[in-house]
Amino acid sequence: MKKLTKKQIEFITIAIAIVSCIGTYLALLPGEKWQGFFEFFIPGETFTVRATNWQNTGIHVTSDQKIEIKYISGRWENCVGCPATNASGISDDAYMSSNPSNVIYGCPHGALIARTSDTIDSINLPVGEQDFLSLQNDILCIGNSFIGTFPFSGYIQLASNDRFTFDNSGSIVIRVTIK
Ligand SMILES: [Ca+2]
Repeated sequence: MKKLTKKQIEFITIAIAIVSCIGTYLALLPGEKWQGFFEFFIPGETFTVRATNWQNTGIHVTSDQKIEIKYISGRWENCVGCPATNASGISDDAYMSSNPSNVIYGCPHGALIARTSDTIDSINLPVGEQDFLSLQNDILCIGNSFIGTFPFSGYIQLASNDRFTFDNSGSIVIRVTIK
């Protein structure tokens, strides 16, 4: 292989430095504009979660596996006229975490929530009364960022923290990574 000249090495070094600086700058930009660009390089799987149902990610986890779920982009609304939010939901007092239409309390209304399911087939299950009554302790409040374990092994399902989904709209994109 032909040996590079000093000038060529200098040029390559400067080019790498410039690309690194631009990359760092874009990665540190607030908001969601550039995050999608970097998704390609980040491990894990991305999913679009609608505000209307439990959606199965198809990712199976055991209760001893550490999982990261991170909001990437998008907005959803949990009623007609409700503010559009990201996965953190509505922190406003009028929609506080004890909102009676929440699937789980202590978690902002409209926040991203998660649970595990025994079967991969249970896709698009409605978020409903059954969840509210029997699964309070099995559902995790995820919001924009979560790192931790699930109480039970199974397939990860995701939804919005709202039992009355008939008036919901929009979707968000999240990334699930098994650590
Ligand atoms: Ca609703």
